This record gives sequence, structure tokens and C-alpha cells, in this order.
Amino acid sequence: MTSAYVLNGPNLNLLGMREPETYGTATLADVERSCRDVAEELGWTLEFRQTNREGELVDWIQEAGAAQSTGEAVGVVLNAAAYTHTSVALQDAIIGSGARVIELHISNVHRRESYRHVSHVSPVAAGIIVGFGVAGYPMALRALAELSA
Ligand code: CA2
Repeated sequence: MTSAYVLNGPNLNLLGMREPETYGTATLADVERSCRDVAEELGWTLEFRQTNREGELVDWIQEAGAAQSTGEAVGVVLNAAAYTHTSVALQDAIIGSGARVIELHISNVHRRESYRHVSHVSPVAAGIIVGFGVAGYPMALRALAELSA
């Protein structure tokens, strides 16, 4: 069965517990449930993960790229959180693994501090979904379905 990866970076385990004015009130478990519903509808298994460690995200992107190359995965929805704005390693992992990546942000990063306007993921992403709250996650999975059809 084909799988899709949804990878979440640092501090997203706190979703729904702090800063509701920026990130809303849904928890990461709520987000996972909404992604599982869409994945089931699309006939995919879902790898839904969160880590506070940059290297672990690199490992998972490499894993997804390898699975994609054998037809076992369709790609990655990546909310790299703050690593988006700092990590050349993530960009290298996306390029090196060939993973199809939809970059996702819950908040509209372009309405926020200027350091959030920089993304090392955007230049190597297939597409970007920004500012739709957690509703962006199922949108991004549907975008992966469009791109991999
Ligand atoms: O808007 C997004 O999805 C972000 O990727 C979230 C990151 C932020 O650094 C990016 O600029 C934009 C922050 C994730 C931390 O999430 C929290 C959620 C609730 C409470 C505290 C942190």
C-alpha cells in the first residue's frame, strides 16, 4: 500500500496548548486524525510524526525519498517549524533524497516577523500551503494526490 508522510518539526507537540491566537486550538492529535481520514479516503497509509530534532527530520525525509523512489510513498507534507528558516540540512535532504515535499505552515509566516519570511524549504518544495490554520494539512495531502496522479 502507498504511504504518505506528514512530518512535523520542533514544538509542534505543543499545538493547541499555547498561542491559540496564532496556531488555533486543535492539538497535534486532532491534526493527525484529520490527516488519517483523508489518507484513508485516498487509499494511503499514513506516517504521521513529530520531532524536536533536526537530524531526525533529515532521516525521515531520506526514508520518505527512498520509499517514493520504489513507488511505496507519494511524498511528504512537511511543517519543519522553526527549522524551515534555518536549516540547510533539510534543504540538502530534500534535494538528495528526491522526496516530493509540500511545505506547510499553519500561520501565515509572511504576516509575521521578517526572519519567518525566509525558507530553506521553499526553493526545493513542490508546493507551499501557508496560513490556512490546521486545515492546511488535509489540503496538502490532497495536493500530494494531485501531484502524484
Ligand atoms: O505556522 C507554522 O506552522 C510554523 O511552522 C510554526 C512554527 C514557527 O516557528 C514557524 O515560523 C511557522 C512554530 C511551531 C511551534 O508551535 C507551537 C504551537 C503552540 C504553542 C507553541 C508552539
